Amino acid sequence: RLKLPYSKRAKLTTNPLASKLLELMELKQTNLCLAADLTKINVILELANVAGPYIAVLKIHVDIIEDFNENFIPRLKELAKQHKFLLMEDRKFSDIGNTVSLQYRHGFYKIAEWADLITVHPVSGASVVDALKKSLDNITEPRGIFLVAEMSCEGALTTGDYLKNAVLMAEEASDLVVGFVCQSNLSAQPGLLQLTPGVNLTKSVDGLGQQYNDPKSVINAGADLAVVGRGITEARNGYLKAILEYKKELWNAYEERIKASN
Ligand code: UP6
Repeated sequence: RLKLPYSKRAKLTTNPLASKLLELMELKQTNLCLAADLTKINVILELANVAGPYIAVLKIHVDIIEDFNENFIPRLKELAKQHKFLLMEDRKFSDIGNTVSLQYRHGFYKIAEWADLITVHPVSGASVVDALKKSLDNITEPRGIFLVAEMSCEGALTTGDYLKNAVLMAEEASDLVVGFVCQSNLSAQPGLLQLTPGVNLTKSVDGLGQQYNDPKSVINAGADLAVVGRGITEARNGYLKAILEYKKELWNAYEERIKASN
């Protein structure tokens, strides 16, 4: 997996959205997933507009937004289309199949209607993926799931057998699963993507349990997409400078990874 360029891997996935993602990463030369953990819609939209050309995925936590309204999603989708990035709702679904399906399709946010990608904890077993797949009945756009195999924070319980089984679950799951969230290179399957959060150029911890690595280390540890949140949103010299810096560091590390193995 680590030796192959994204463009080649785009042809080895069984999920159309994973192919689209890998293709746009190659096209835009970016493996940056921006975590816009912000609570006001205008701030998220402005960030998405500035960052749009340089990111592959915009990841949000929709339930932290204080002024969510019906205009937000269409405006975000418009920016995603204009700048060619995908939208991820990092909901980390973790209940039984029936409940996660309801949470995915219904309620205030109707996540399935707009999120290209979601995150799911494998804690409830493979049935959760089947349930989510079944609940996509009349959604016509392609959808994808990242299974949270291993967490970035100190003391996380995602270790040992849990971690191994989470990876197996991703490898054996339906093509709705496009990859996993983890910290290290756990699968050789070229069609699956490794999404790694906990990336920061200046900090190693956040004081609340989060642990950071630098861009080069996470790419060498197998990341295909690196999640950067506060390293960008709280950047001292403005976020555009930080976006460009993280994008460059991550892409260079990826190019070196490919070169080193050929
Ligand atoms: N995230 C992690 N670690 C995980 C899984 N997800 O940090 O194991 C998510 C967080 C946050 C982002 O929910 O949105 O990635 C990291 O943000 P940060 O760069 O500001 O720490």
